[in-house]
Amino acid sequence: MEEKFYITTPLYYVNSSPHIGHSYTNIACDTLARFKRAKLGKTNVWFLTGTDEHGQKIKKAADAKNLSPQDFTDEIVPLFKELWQKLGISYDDFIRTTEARHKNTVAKALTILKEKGDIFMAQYEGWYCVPCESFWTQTQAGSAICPDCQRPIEKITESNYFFSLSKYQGWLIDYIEAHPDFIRPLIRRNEVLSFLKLNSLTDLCISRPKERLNWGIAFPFSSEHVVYVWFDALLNYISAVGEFNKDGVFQSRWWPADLHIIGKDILRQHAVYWPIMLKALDIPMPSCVFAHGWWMLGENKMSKSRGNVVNPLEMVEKYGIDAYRYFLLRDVPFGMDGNFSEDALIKRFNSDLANDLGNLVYRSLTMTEKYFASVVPNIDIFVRKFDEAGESIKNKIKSLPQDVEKFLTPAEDFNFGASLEETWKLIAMANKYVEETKPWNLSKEGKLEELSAFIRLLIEVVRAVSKELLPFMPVTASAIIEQAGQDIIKKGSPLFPRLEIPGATPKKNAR
Ligand code: ME8
Repeated sequence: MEEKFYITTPLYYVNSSPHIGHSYTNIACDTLARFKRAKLGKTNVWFLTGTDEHGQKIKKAADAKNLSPQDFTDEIVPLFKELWQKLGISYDDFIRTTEARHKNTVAKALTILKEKGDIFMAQYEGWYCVPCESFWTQTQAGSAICPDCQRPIEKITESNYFFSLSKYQGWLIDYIEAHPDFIRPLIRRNEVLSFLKLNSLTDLCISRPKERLNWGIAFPFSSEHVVYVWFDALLNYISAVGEFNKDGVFQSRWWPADLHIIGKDILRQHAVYWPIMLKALDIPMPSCVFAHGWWMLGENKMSKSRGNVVNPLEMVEKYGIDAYRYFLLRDVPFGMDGNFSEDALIKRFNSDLANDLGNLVYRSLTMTEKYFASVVPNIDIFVRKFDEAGESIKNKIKSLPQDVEKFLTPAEDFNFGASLEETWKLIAMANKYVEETKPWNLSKEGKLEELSAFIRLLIEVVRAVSKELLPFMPVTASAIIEQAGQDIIKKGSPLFPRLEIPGATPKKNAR
């Protein structure tokens, strides 16, 4: 069978419009999807994103706007789609948890689990946090304050359905231990393992009485309950790509997922609940759950509930899609937290994009134009012998695809920054080579053959760089290919004109 790649983002809550944090996850997924499409072929990659539309949070947000939850979510979903379009997010499918295909799969999964005896009914008494939709134990609840959001919580008693997490705890520990790449990065894997080893899992309450909350998927075997939003939402990863057959076997061209990328805030649900749900349903495990870090503003996580969010559209408007994508992927190692600052973005813009990349492309094309009337010299650089610096540039051109790919694996924690750095190494080598070779002297001295070889080498660098940048910075890379990809170059204006600090608006060229 041909190798395939199925990648997913979390399904975002539609209680308000997306911010930088959401765009980060989607840009990372998009980059990998584009990368895999180039390698495996378009038809072997499936990139899923979507929206999480049930539960108390959404109901409250809809109530506040005097809309039905469905009308409310119908209004918000386009904001996500619009942002993804602006950011060049090349998803193959967008699933909404309010769609029939999803609701049917959830109902079917519940029926199967009930028949297997993994779902049972019991009385629940506990401390409940409305905004977090989480129950807390007496110890966790302490003085009736939510350990997560620090808001007051309430004591509730009710009849509910439970999913037997506890039965699978031993299995999960063994599974994680036997599969080092299942949860990445390592710090998150260790966190999950030590949580599992130090605590006894309590069974998960997966229903909500309709009288308390009616905005959710109907329970197939109870008219009085709806499904807990997390239990519903996680199933999107299968409901979007397949179906249970009449024997209860899940069938899909894409499953198991190769990669679930999430933020570290939702690690527990993806590294504990989800694998156990799949195991109980007899469905194979995803290959990797990767939890990235948080974008912070100062001391705090950027979040909708805190209200300290930066609007990605504003950043794209100011700096262009690709500078924004580049900054997010390059500035902070994937997996770690990072502080968002426009100053840092502008610094990266000026040094990496204007001085390094933009300069190399512009000067290479300018020289081709000046010395060869825009016709790329017809020389096979891999046959011709260059001086030492030229030879190492040739070698770097050859090894660049592997150098870039090497970091885009679970074992390397999808280190986008390190991948980009490899490309920037070549850019730096080429810029240095221009300064050392002094092509203007070659021209003056009439050393035409050397000059031709030199220019061709530069154009090959530009082409190699643009190819590797396609998944990361699709607009810029395409613009470079457009300018430098053919025998006759078509020089445009500089790709990244330097920005004044602070906050000046750049000219909007091909970015
Ligand atoms: O949790 N930094 O949805 P959500 C980095 N519906 N990433 C961030 C971020 C930040 N400051 N803030 C948010 C939910 N994210 C559930 C998921 S999945 C079946 C259901 C990103 O709208 C990050 O990917 O709260 C995080 O995990 C996700 O948005 C949470 O989005």
